[in-house]
Amino acid sequence: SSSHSPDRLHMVEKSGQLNKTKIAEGGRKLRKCWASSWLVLAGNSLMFYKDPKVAAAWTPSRSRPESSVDLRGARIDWARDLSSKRNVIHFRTVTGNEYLLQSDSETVSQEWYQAIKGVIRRLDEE
Ligand code: I3S
Repeated sequence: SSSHSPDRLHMVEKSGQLNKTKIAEGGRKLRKCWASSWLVLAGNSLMFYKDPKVAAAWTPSRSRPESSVDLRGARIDWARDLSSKRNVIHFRTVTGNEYLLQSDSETVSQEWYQAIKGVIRRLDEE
């Protein structure tokens, strides 16, 4: 089916818990504030929730994330020098918002990295 079909836009690719901090807003550096967050990767967006129950109940019509980022044109890499923590993903939106996403589990971080990268790649090809 086409990437513009409702199925694709509304499909939850992945959801789960990660540690998150925003480190830049519109290119301006922010002070880190690490906190646990529930993530939902669906359609062209990565959405952040505080409450896992709200995240689990995600549907396209009832989506009220704490915040949400558009993955079109975003970039992702491994944060090597941005944190003392391990398995840290560095994620940048086209608007210059930057986040670190982290799990103590290498597997969990790897899975999120691949899932987000997959969506970014799909959007790049559209
Ligand atoms: O990049 P930084 O400044 O070393 O990040 C650390 C700080 O945000 C620290 O909080 P304070 O600014 O209140 O000291 C956090 O507790 C640390 O977790 C941050 O470093 P890591 O390496 O954990 O990302």
